[in-house]
Amino acid sequence: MKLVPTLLAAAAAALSLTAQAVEFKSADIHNSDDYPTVTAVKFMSEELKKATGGKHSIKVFNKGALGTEKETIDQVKIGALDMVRVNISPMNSVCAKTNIPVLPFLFRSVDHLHKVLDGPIGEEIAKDCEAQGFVLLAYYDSGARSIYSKKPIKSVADTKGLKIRVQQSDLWVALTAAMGANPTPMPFGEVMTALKTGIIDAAENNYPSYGSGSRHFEVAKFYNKTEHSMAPEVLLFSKIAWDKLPKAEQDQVRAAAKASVAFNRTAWAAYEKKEFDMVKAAGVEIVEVDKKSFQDVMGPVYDKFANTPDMKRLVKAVQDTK
Ligand code: BDP
Repeated sequence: MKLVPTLLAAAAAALSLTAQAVEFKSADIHNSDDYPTVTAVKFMSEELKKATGGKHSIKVFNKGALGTEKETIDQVKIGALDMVRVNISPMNSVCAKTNIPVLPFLFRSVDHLHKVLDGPIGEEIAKDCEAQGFVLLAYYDSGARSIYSKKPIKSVADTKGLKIRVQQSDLWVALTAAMGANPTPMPFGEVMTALKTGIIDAAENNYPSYGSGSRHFEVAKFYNKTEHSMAPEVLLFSKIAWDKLPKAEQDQVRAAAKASVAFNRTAWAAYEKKEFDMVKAAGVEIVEVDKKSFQDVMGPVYDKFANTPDMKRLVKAVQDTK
């Protein structure tokens, strides 16, 4: 008989959880309010509001207000923060399969990247992250990353001994070490000062993050088109927060995230072009590089990171995706 009130109390507690309206908090390091990762999550919030009759929404804290990417990933892991949008690279040490889309010169085109991430490989990477406490809701566009520097880089010989900032990931360290450079991992927010003080000679990123996202182009005036990686962005939801939502609401969150992917892709294409035009007009020299010289030295990176039968299978599956 004592069981009944206990069960009733448990049911009531569960109900009150689901009945609660939530404004999920989502972090992003980008300073520009119109950066396509920021606007995509805001768009997702509107979609979620519509789907839930105004019950749930998302508040985006960009400009690194809640911490660096690594710090906010840790907060999401313990459930102190609901969501974060980060590049996939700082997740490399958390779930091994996230290394795959960072691998150098892996994707043939943006279309190829989309096909891979929208299909079973994208799902497999997401499952790997879910096992570590992260529900991977979306892959957003980030274009191709190239090296920017204070002197032009024409071939891999010019990167020898170059102090180059990389994201906080062992794969990034190996990738730039393979070029003969001196990798210096640090959070994005520290790059400007490091460039100015000479702690680093160079960094690497897409046009928007080099352009108005950071204004690094004012200090490093050569953008050398190595296009060595297409590491995408990811939107992560805390598994702890996720498990508090009833299935129907999880589905609504997923659908809103999916809609934000389409929004992001359109916004990204326009933004990337605008930022390319902006840095060119500002006097940046876009250097055509001997790309093959970079491709030729990447063997050790694949040996080190595509090092298990599972990872080898995934690399092959990406290459075979038509
Ligand atoms: C940008 C990503 C951002 C990363 C940054 C970086 O959008 O998430 O923090 O690169 O290089 O392209 O750290």
